[in-house]
Amino acid sequence: GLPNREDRPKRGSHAKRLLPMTPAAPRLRVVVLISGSGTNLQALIDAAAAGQPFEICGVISNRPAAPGLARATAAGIPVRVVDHTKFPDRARFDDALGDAIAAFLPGLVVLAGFMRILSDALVNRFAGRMLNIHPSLLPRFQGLHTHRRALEAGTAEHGASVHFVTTELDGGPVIAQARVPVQADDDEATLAARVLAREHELLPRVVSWFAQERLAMHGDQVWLDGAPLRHPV
Ligand code: NHR
Ligand code: GAR
Repeated sequence: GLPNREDRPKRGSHAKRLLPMTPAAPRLRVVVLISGSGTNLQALIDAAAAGQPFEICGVISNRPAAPGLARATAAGIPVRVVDHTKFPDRARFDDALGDAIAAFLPGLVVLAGFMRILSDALVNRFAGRMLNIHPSLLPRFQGLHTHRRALEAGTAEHGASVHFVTTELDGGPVIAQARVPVQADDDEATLAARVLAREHELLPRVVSWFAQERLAMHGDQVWLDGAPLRHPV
C-alpha cells in the first residue's frame, strides 16, 4: 500500500523530483459542530495547521452568537449557522443541520461543545463518522452540568471522554479519556478549566487517529490499530 502520510515526500521537497508520481496526501475533511466558545475547535484548527492529516472544511453553529464562529472565520474556514430557534421542531432542524453538514462533504463530523441533542435519523446519516467530546469520565455524568455534578458527588477524579456518537445520548462507545484530579478547593470554574485544557490535547489526537484510518466503529465496537478496543485509551 501507500506509505504513511508522514513518510511521503513533501511537496516541493527534493524527494518530489525523485518520485514525481507520488500524489499529495489527501487530508480527511472534518466538519465541526459548536454552540459556544470553540476552544476545542481552536485546538483542531491548530493541529491541522501543524500538519495533522485532517482539515477543518466547515464549522456549523446552532447559535448565531457563538464566539467560536470567529475562530473559524479567522482561520479562513467557511461557517454556517443553523439556528434551532428558527425551526418548528427537532426533525426539521435536524434535516437542515444534516444538509448543512453534508454540503461540506465531510469524512468526519466532530461535536465540540455542541449543545443540541441529535435525532436518530441524523445520527444514522453519519453513523461511524461522528465523534463527541464530553466533559466527564463516561459512563459517569452523562448529560449536562457534569462539573457541578462531579463536585456534588465528591469524586476524586474527573475528566473528559471522546466517543462515537450513537442514538444513545452520551452512550456511544468511548474511544479515549483524559483524567484530572479534583482538588479540595475546586469550584465549577476551576474544575472545568482543568478538564478543558486536557480536552484540547485529547480531541485532536483522536481525530488524527481517525484521519490515519487507525480508528473505526463497527456495530457498536471501536477498533483501534486493527484490534477491538476493550477499554478506552
Ligand atoms: N446526540 C446524540 N444522538 N447522541 C449523542 O451522544 C449526543 C448528541 C448530541 C449532543 C453532546 C452531549 C454532551 O457531550 C451530544 C451528544 C446536549 C445535551 C442537551 O441536553 C445533552 C448532551 C449533549 C449535548 N441539550 C439540550 C437539548 O434539549 C439543550 C441544552 C441547550 O441548548 O443548552 O437538546 O454533553
Ligand atoms: C467543552 O468542555 C466540552 O466538552 C463541553 O462544552 C465545552 C465546550 O468548550 N461539551 C458539552 O458540554 C456538550 N454538551 P469549547 O466551546 O470551548 O470547545
